[in-house]
Amino acid sequence: MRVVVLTGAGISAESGVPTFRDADGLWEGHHVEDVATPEAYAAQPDVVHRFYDARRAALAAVEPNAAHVALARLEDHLGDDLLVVTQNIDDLHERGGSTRVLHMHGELRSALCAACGARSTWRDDLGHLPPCPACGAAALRPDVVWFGEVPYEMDRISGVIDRADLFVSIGTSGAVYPAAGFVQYAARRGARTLELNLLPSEGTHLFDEARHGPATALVPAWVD
Ligand code: BJW
Ligand code: ZN
Repeated sequence: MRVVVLTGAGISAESGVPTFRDADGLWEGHHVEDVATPEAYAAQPDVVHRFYDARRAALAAVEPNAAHVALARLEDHLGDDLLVVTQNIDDLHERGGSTRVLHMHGELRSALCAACGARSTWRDDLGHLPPCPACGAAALRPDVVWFGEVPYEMDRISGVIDRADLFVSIGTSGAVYPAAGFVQYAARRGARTLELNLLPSEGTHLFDEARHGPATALVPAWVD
């Protein structure tokens, strides 16, 4: 059986990573929609850097939870027939043991050169942003996908959803496209669809089945 799992901030919530749109999901009073845009970065790069610096620092203090670890167990069974497509920029899937993970909204541990497009490892041991290792420009930015930018690997994602028998969405509000549209795409392509989320998402009615509760309970129960 071929399975595509889409994850969002809710899978990392019980590790202590705040979500974007739940009650405590504000950063210094900003909505994510006001920080995670190219326009915000152009106008106030320091504010946007502080947002990602704080989240990178917080990541060092958290651990993967039972939901991340359960998905790694699922990969042990399914191998190449499982792909985790995550909207999260944390590395908790990898630290939980998953290897087949696609970060469609980028990664905190990566830097993107705005001049040449090269991706490199984020260095925060220098006290300042180094120049791009590929082209030398002083143009490194967080390697994340902001509103109005195109998420990574959309062709590969639609290709694996095309062939999937089961599409499972975990811990995402269904508020942000194109990820929010994957369930309808999967259903049209013949996959069964399952939502695992704390509360009904915006698209909960689009799923064949929805189970509601914390990811650390729902995901291991579904996998095992
Ligand atoms: C738990 C839990 C627990 C809590 N257990 N569950 C169509 C219609 C309308 C608008 C658009 C559209 N298409 C495009 C747009 C524009 C825009 C968009 O969607 N806007 C909306 C606001 C309407 N989209 C874009 O601009 C995207 N690009 C694009 O469309 O390009 C064009 C194109 C695409 C494809 C092909 C060709 C062209 C880019 C979107 C980029 C989003 N970027 C961010 C920031 C990334 C970096 C960062 O992390 O800072 O991505 S915004 C933020 O939202 C982040 C997240 O990945 C994303 C989704 O959030 P998520 O993960 O769902 O978190 P929450 O907080 O919303 O929800 C958490 C859920 O967990 C809740 O439901 C809780 O109940 C649950 N939960 N605790 C289980 N313990
Ligand atoms: Zn460069």
